[in-house]
Amino acid sequence: MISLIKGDITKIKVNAIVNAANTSLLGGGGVDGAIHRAGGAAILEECKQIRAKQGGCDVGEAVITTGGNLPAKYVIHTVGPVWNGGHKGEPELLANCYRNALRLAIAHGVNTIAFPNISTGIYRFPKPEAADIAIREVQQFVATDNSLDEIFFVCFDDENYSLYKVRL
Ligand code: AR6
Repeated sequence: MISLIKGDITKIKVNAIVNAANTSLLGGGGVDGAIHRAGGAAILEECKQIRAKQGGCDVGEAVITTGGNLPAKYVIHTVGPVWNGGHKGEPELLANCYRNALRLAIAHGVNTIAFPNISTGIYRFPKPEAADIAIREVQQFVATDNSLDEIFFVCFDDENYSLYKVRL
């Protein structure tokens, strides 16, 4: 089941929340900052270990840590593309974020997951196009894999919430 929530993803009680991180995995602003603040130092520690092993995370890829002090057991960190006009592979890279986060979730036995609106803040991906991609990827995934009980889109801003509401 796919559901829509308006609010702060750090408050959602699910097995895994997804973070809109950057390639360094060392935190930042936006939802990334909120997750690291609420989750505490354990998340950053694990991100540093992943960095030491594989040198960060590429755009469109995803890595997993525990949720630290969050209600969620795991945080799946994915790196969305920076919008640069749309002809630099941005749509496909954003689709990869959703796909790879979902695959990683399944591999860890996650059955409830919450997504923020990846790339639509600091990375400036146009919100309507990003919503189309996010919903398409999640719907395609659940059509072939039924291991997830619940997938939430958590919209923080009114604009994204309205865009998802008319699409879902
Ligand atoms: N809960 C849910 N969604 C949120 C929250 C929250 N607490 N806070 C913001 N959003 P952004 P990006 C929404 O900028 O565009 C960071 O510095 C926000 O309204 O967080 O992928 C990273 O380290 C927007 O719709 O992520 C990267 O450097 C959405 O989250 C860079 O920003 C994504 O906005 C990533 O940029």
